[in-house]
Amino acid sequence: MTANALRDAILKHLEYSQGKDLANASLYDMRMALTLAIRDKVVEPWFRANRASFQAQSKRVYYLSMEFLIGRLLEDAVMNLGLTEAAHEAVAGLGHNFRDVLDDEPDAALGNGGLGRLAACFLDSMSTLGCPAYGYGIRYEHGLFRQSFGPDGRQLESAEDWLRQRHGWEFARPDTAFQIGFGGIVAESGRAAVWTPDNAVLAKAYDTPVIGWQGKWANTLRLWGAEAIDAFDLDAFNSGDFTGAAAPEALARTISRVLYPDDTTDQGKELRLKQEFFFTAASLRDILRRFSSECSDLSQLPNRVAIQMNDTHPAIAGPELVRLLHDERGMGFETAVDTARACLAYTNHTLLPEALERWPEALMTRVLPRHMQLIERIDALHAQRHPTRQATILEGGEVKMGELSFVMAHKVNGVSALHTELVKSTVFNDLHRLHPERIINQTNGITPRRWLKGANPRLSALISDTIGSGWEADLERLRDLEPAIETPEFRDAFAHVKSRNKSDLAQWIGQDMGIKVNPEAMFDVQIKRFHEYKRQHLNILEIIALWQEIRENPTANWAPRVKIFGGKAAPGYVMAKEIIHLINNVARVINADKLTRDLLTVAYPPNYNVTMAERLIPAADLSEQISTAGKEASGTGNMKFSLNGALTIGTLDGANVEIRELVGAENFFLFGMTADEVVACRQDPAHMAKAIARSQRLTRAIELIESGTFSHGDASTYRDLTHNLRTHDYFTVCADFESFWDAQRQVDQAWFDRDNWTRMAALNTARSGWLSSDRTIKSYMQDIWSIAPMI
Ligand code: NBG
Repeated sequence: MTANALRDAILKHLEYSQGKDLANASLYDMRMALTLAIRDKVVEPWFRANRASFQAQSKRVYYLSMEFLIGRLLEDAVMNLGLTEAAHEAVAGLGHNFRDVLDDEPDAALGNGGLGRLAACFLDSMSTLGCPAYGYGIRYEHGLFRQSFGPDGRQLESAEDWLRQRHGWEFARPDTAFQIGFGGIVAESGRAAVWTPDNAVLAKAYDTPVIGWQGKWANTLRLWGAEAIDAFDLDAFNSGDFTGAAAPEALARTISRVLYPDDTTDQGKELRLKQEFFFTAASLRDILRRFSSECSDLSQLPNRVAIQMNDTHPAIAGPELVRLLHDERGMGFETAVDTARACLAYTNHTLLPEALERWPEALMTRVLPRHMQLIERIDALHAQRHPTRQATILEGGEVKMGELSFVMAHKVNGVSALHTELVKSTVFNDLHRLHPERIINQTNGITPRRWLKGANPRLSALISDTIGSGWEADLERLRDLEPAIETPEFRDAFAHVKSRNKSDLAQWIGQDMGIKVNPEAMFDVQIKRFHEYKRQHLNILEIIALWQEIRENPTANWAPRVKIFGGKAAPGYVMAKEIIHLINNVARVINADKLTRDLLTVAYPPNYNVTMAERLIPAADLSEQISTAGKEASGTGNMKFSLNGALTIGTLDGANVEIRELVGAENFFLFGMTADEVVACRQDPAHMAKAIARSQRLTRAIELIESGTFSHGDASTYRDLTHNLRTHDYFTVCADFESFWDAQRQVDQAWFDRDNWTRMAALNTARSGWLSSDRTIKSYMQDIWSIAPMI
């Protein structure tokens, strides 16, 4: 499509979709018109893909996920269609700035962090590879909360409203709607049971086409919105009870109103269980409807349907599919269980005990009475088939969703090599003994389209100039950069790209936050959710210690650093919010110190999201991946950084292990205890006290916090935080501190040899090809889904 043709298409949508002429078009109008013009270009390959999979009667993947952290879509779609230049020209020709138009799009934050972003990268890769797939989730009215900082540096949360404006990408499907019931009674009827719920909501489909690289294939992201079945109580309205009249609608909509703002702990809320059942049940209904339109033999289901449960959130899919097959379609119970299992697979994303969902049996019985009965039967059947088993689904009056998912899945996967081994040896140890072939590893990945081509156009251009194009969908080709990296010309060009990206970021930080940062300094970045296991507090303690040493010896040869943080804490996670509070106050004090100003700056822009990540990662020199070993299942931010030529300082945790092997140990700054050592360390109840006693620097840093230096002299402000470090420190911040400090000084030394730093950074890029989510998805297709690509 030429720029002229696109211009005409934009004008047409301005006029007929937005009802505006060019003279009166706002930025929003322009963005909508461009979005709709681009969406038109997606429709044709989308239809083609749907027809192709229908005609081939192919097996399809159904990726069930509570979260899809898709971010903005316009720039990605334009890029995938190869229309970036045409769009730029067309928009400019109509008197608007292309960048401003792209930046007008809200960031769709339908997820919390890694789990949701992984689902979004997988959608991109499935479309790129021509893997017939549907993503199924919830169309939250309010995505993840918006974060700001109060004058005292504390996190403030406000509702996010991405749907206030029309969502230009989606097609509403009012005719694709299912009634989803809750509660009620179960009656016996012959061999099966009849469940009569006592209330129900309507799940209505909204489809967003997901276009792959070069527009060859498009899949569907189908999100369910909840509505009342009887939208409005007219009698109540006529009698003057306006609130009562709208009550059914308000109640029903609650189900798809908000994303739970917590990625690791489970609130045990009834609403959460209802959300999970709501989208899972609607998706299964939809899947069976599609299957039945092509095939009437239910025994064929596993040959046509692969359902991936993204964590335990859709775990109710097991019993619900059994119910649909057994109760509603008359399949024998055991056959139904085995058929369901052959369709289902489960990905575990965390070992944190607080995140392994458990529902009280009483709650399950109240909300889903039939499912509770089926869960009991599934548990009993498993016990009967495996008389030596110890792990049970039901325990202590609770339903353990991890065990349920395991038992109902034919494959269970961890998300990095280390994590998978820990899944085998810890949470699912007994089930692994009974089913040794079930657990497999699928190391996470990231889409190179968004995270390199889109986010880092300068580096992408350099790569294409050096090795030609084609790496976008074959990322291992980046290895071809290695010979060039040994030439000074390439290293200069690479350093120049990084330096320009850093200037852009420095300018943004200056404008947005009023903080002046030195673009020549090392940009040292830690961006991710706030959690004690991710140890942002280890980072800030090291910053405090460094600040002290610089003050004492300001003329020594320090590597100037800009320390950048980004991330949100769950609103109910008090300790994580205290860490945010501390970072903001340390930043306030350090940034005001004239003595250290040129050597150390701390910037923490609020409201970290996908769009901010796209801005920060290409400008990073150092990537902080410093979790307590054994706690970060994989990490995917770590992959984005190394791909974009940042060096990692990190522990042997999650995918760090694989990244280090890929890029070479000499191009990675390793520190800290291993997962086994962490476990051993905790055996000594005085591990933190000893570590503090051993380290003068750490002692001083903690005492400085306790003295009120960062809290206007109030010594009590961070008492809980420091008390926890001194007496509990489950995440072994203190025990790893000295090792972290030493590694940071190695980073300084490496920084002084700038040419070699650039070489190491470029080698990180060249050797990160394996981290593409295309590799991950190919592996899922082969090992779990048994699906061949359609292109
Ligand atoms: C997260 C892990 C990350 C991992 C992503 C994607 C949850 C529950 N888990 O380490 O913490 O990279 O999942 O697998 O969000």
